[in-house]
Amino acid sequence: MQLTAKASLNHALLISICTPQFKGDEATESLAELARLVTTLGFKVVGTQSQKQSSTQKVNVLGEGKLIEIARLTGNKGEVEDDSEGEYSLDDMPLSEIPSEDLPFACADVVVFDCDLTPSQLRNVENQLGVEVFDRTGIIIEIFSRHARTKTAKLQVEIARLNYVAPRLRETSCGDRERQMGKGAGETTLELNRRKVRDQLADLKRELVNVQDEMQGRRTQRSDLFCVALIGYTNAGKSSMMRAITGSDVVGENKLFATLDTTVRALYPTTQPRILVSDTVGFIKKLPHDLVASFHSTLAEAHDASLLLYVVDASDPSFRTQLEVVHEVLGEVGVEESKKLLVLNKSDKLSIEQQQALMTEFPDAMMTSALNPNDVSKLHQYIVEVSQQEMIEDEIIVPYTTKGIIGEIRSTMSVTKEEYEYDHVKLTVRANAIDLEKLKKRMLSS
Ligand SMILES: Nc1nc2c(ncn2[C@@H]2O[C@H](COP(=O)(O)OP(=O)(O)OP(=O)(O)O)[C@@H](O)[C@H]2O)c(=O)[nH]1
Ligand SMILES: [Mg+2]
Repeated sequence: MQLTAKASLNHALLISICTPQFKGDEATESLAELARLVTTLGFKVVGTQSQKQSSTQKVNVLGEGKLIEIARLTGNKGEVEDDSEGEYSLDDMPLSEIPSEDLPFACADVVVFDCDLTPSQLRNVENQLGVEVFDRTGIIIEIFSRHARTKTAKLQVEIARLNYVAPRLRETSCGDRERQMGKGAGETTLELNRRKVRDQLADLKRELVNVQDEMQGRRTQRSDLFCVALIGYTNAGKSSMMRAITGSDVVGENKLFATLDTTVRALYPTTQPRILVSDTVGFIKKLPHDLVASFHSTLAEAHDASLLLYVVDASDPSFRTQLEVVHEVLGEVGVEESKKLLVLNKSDKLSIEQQQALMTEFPDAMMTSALNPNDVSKLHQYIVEVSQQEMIEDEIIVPYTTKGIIGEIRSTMSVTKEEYEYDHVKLTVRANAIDLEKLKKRMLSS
């Protein structure tokens, strides 16, 4: 299998393997999500198939009969021998979001499994069907590769991609050549390819450490400010909310994993001191382990945040399980639970009754629509209030002879009163205790 999803419109057939551990609604929701992932990649979903299996471990993943059925739907291009008669339906697990069309028979040229396959399973199924086969992780990594914009995201995704591709490289592209060229020469090619990937990975990891050091430096500079992080499942509306509460140009898009980098902006209308808001990468079920690890640093913003806004798409019936995924991934990357607020977003897509039911179910949550300016102001106000709760009031005497301190006070603290005396100004401020302590120490030593 190669990760070479073509730019042209591929026609994808999705396959769900239902096991005793993975079936029913869970399997249907997951398949609908796979359809959105595949569409994000630019493929057209032409049908779905499911099969009950005791596990996903079979050599060809599917049973013999099902494989023949799929081979017919993909034009019998592989090794599967089809001597049966009759036609098969493209959809045996219809997805409401996919418009049904009159498609020509045998029109799928890509097969996507909604589970992870081993490199040898991928190779086997590809050989049997003679079309390109992807598994769920392959699709997610491909999307991440395409959406990465900044240097950090590109490095992180490339590391994950190489880790994913490495074993497939060994078992697919080298296998045939190895046989053709004889053992010695084959081993050399294999070794060479392995070393190339290892070297590439080592280089990328070194580069990533450098970039991350720079990012850590920037975060330390900001550590005096109150920080809010928007976190949640992909497509929940984090970037849209970010744009609304910071007046920024962060793009929200109706595709999965639109955001791969953490973006930081100041809350707008601005406050004194400024409050910073960060938008983070979205989560998804069965997020590949390498990607979780690689987004450790991207999520460092959430780690440092004083307030976490858990944004969910409340109009998505599966948002409760999505929220569990968010908790799980945050647990894995070690984000401490700071103060948090559940934001039930996309309320404009819900009826008043549905909104009321949700508020009864989640009494501490805030119901919002990123499209509604009143809701945006409500969230803005909430953030400001929480930031102020963390502050204490104090008086600072600044002699006129001290230089630079007043500017610093104004940028990091909220000045509520100014009294000008003969040789000093007395400022009443609201600030966090740590900042006040630091400032006083500095003033004493200067
Ligand atoms: N109707 C409605 N649509 C919304 C709302 N908030 C966001 N959207 C839409 O939902 C889609 C996803 O929004 P994004 O803001 O990109 O979502 P995200 O959480 O940043 O997604 P990722 O970056 O993929 O993690 C876009 O098409 C938005 O226009 C809302 O409150 N109501
Ligand atoms: Mg986003």
